[in-house]
Amino acid sequence: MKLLILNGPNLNLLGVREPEIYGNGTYADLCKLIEAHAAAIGAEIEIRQTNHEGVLVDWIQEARGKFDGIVLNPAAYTHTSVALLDAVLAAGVPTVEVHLSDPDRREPFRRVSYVRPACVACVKGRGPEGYLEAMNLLKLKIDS
Ligand code: CA2
Repeated sequence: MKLLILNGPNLNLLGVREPEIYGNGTYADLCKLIEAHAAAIGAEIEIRQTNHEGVLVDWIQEARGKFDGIVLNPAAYTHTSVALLDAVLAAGVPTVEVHLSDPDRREPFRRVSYVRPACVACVKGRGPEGYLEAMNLLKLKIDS
């Protein structure tokens, strides 16, 4: 099973600011946690982060035929990007939307997710553990 883990804008700043929302862990800590879990469940993974919407679109397109599932934290593009919705729909690769915080309990503008209708599940408000939950959900779906 090959999973692509995609992170959107500013997630590289984890641990630098806003610890009350995103916790104290750094982006490197998050990657280590995901890598350890991948090894535990026997998944091959690639973890990528970009601040650019079009790069996320390119990576989602690239996943078709190459990865069995995508864990996607589109960050702020969650709330703005029809391009990401279209890319997930076009890729046809099972995708789980993940958020460290729970955007539905924050500012009203975060309550809209453009990508959600194209995703098989959404895990939010569970911190870094949410990525692991998303990987487990994809494993269940792919193995069934
Ligand atoms: O909770 C999440 O994972 C979000 O996707 C994070 C995004 C936010 O726009 C979404 O509404 C919810 C923001 C990521 C920015 O992360 C930072 C981390 C440290 C300092 C500043 C930003």
